Amino acid sequence: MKYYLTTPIYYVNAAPHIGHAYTTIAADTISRFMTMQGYDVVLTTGTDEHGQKIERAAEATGRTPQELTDIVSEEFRKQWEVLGLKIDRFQRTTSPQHAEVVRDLFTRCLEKGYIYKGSYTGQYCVSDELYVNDAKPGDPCPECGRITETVTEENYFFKLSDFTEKVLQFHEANPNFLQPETRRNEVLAFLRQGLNDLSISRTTIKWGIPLPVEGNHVFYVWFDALTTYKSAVEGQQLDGEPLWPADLHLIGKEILRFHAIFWPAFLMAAEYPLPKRIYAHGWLLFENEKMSKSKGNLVRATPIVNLIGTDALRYFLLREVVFGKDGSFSYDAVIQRYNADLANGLGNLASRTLAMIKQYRDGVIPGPADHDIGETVARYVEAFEKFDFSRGLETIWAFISWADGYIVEQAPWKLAKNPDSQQRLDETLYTAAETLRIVTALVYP
Ligand code: ME8
Ligand code: MG
Repeated sequence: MKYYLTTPIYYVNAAPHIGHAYTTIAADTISRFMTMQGYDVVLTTGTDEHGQKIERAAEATGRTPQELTDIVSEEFRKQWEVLGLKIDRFQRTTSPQHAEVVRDLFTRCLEKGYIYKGSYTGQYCVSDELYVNDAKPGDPCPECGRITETVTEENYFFKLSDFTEKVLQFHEANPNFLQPETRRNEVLAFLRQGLNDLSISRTTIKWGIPLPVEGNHVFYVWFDALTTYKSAVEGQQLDGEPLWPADLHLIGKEILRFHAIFWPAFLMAAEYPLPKRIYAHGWLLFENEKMSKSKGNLVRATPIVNLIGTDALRYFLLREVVFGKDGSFSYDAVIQRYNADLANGLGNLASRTLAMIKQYRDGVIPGPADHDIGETVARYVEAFEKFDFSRGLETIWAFISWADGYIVEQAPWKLAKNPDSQQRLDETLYTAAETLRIVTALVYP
C-alpha cells in the first residue's frame, strides 16, 4: 500500500531555519514509521518560489527572482541532506512541469464554471500572501500584524463562496480529515461565517506562472503553491495505485485555512480527489515568540547538528514539544535532554549492558528473557499512529528506566561471583540486551 505525505513547500525569501526543519523532520519520522508498518512511502517537500514576497526579496538583494530562488531552493535541498532526511520528491514551483498542472487545475475550474473575471480593490498582506477582505487601508493583517497594502487590479476570481456549504459538510462528514481537534474547530467556525470569492490571479506582479488566458495575468501564489502537492506526483503510481490523493499534508498551524478551505474547494471544483488528512502542528517559539525569517529570531539546524548529530536533534524536537502544541526552543533544553535522556538514559544502558556481556560471557548474548515488551510496543505504536511523538518516546524511555532498575535489582556483578546463579546471570544479561535491541528498533523513526 502506498502512503504519500507532504510538508509545506517553503518560501525562498530567506534560508531555512529550525522551524522548517521541525516539520520536515516530523514528516521523515512519519515516513520511517509508516515504512516500518509496511507501507511504501513517498515524501514530498520543495520550495515556493513565486509571488510578490519573493519578487520583493529578490529586489532587496539585488538579484533577479530566478537567481534568488535558485540559490535558496538549493539551500533547502542541502539542509534536508545535512539532516539525513529521505526526501523522495523535491518540487520547485518554477519547474515547467508544475506550471502545466497549475494551468490544468485552473482550466478545469474554468470549464466547470467556477472562475469569472472581475476586479479587486482591497487590502493585501504581502508577508502572508493573503487577501484581507474586511480590512481598510492602513489596517494591520489579522494574521501577522503587518500593515496591509491596497491592491487594485483586474483579476480572475474563484467562486469560493459557492463552497462554504460543501467544504463545511465535508469537514463535518470527515471528522478525522483535519487534526488536531482545536484546529478543526477553528476552521469550522471560520466556515460558518461564510466565504468570499477569491482572486486567483494578479496583474501588478510579474513573477508567477502565466494564466492560460489573454493578458498579463499570473497566478495568485497560493493557487500555484497548493497545487505542488498534486504536481509532485502527477500521473504517478505506486503499487498499482495513483499517488494522488495525498494521505497526509503536514503543515504548521498558520497556514491552516489555505489547506483546509481553499485547497479542498479548488479540488472539489475541478472534481479531483481530496487529500485524506491534514495535520497542523504548533509553533516552535524562541523566547516566547514564533521564530520567523522576517523577525530574525532564528535558530539554525546545522550548527546544532554539527555539535550533537542529527539523531539527537530529531529526538529533542519530537520529545521536548508535544506535537500539535506550541513549544519553546532553548539551547539549555537541548543540552539537558542530550545529557539526561540520551547520554545517561540510553547511552548508559547500552554501555553497561555491553560491558557486562563482554566481561561475564565473552561478548556472547545468553538467554532467555525476563520480560514481555508487547505492551510497551503497543503503546508506542498507538502514540506514533496519532503523531503523539513525545508520548511514544516517553513510553520507550520508561522502558529504559525499567531496564536500569532491573539491572540494579539483579546485580549481575554479584551473580557473576556465585556458581549457582549462572542461569540467572544469563537471563539478566539477555534481558538487558533484548531491551536495547527493541529500543533501537522503536527509536529508528
Ligand atoms: O508558509 N515553528 O512557507 P514558509 C514550527 N510557502 N514550524 C515552523 C516555524 C516555527 N517557528 N516556522 C516555519 C509558507 N515553520 C508557504 C507554504 S504550502 C503549499 C506553502 C514551518 O516558508 C511550518 O511547517 O513560511 C510552517 O507551516 C512552514 O514552515 C511555513 O514555511
Ligand atoms: Mg511563514
